[in-house]
Amino acid sequence: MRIDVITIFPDYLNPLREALLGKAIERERISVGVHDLRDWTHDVHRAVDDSPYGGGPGMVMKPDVWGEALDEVCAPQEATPRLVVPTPAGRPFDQKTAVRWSNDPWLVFACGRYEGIDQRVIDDAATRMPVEEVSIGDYVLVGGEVAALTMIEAVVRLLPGVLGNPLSAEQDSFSDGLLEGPCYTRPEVWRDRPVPDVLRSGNHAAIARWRRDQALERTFHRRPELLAALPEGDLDKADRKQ
Ligand code: 6GU
Repeated sequence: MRIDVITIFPDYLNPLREALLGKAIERERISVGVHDLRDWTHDVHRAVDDSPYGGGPGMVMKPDVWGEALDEVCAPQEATPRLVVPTPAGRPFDQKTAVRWSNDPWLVFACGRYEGIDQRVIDDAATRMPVEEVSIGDYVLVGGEVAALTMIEAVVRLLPGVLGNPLSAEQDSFSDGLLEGPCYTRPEVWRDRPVPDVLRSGNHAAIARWRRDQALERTFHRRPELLAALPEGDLDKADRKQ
């Protein structure tokens, strides 16, 4: 997978080179390009923003600079990129989105700062490529960079050969629509707290049942709206006894 990020703060994306994402780059599972938006300015001040039409606070990112940047970064190759625009005004990014994007050959992230990017940039790009404006949650960040990092990590860990154990991705919270329950490792007793007996019983059916019940209970308390959204038939008879 190819991933490009356009930003006025390229150093913000340095964590991409660390840990799991760094390993994915080394192993050539992904190739990453981080581009400084100001490379596409032509004025001495390298201005990327201007005051909003209609008045109001803040600044808007200029269409001419973004237009040239996207023309160059998204220039037709073997594939067409998906353009992702992180914004608190976007559709919610979730695990389903991550899975869908993980099948794409090429993602381009356009990170805005200030109040946002002139809407014509997005509308124009959408005539040539799929474009998604997405939010990572109901709070406001200063810019799209941290949101882009978040989404890239969620996508890349799903690529074959990136996670050590491919089953970990399948057993994630959300892969079955529920939160994952608690987990334990040695020692058997720690600060007077024993590991639940069932996990040491060797009874795999009982362990699976217990884990399912813990997931249901945790989801019920922390994210009741997820339970309500489960498709009809996802809860079996034993689940309903909970
Ligand atoms: Cl994607 N961008 C910004 N700037 N703030 C956010 C966000 C994105 N998602 C939640 N808040």
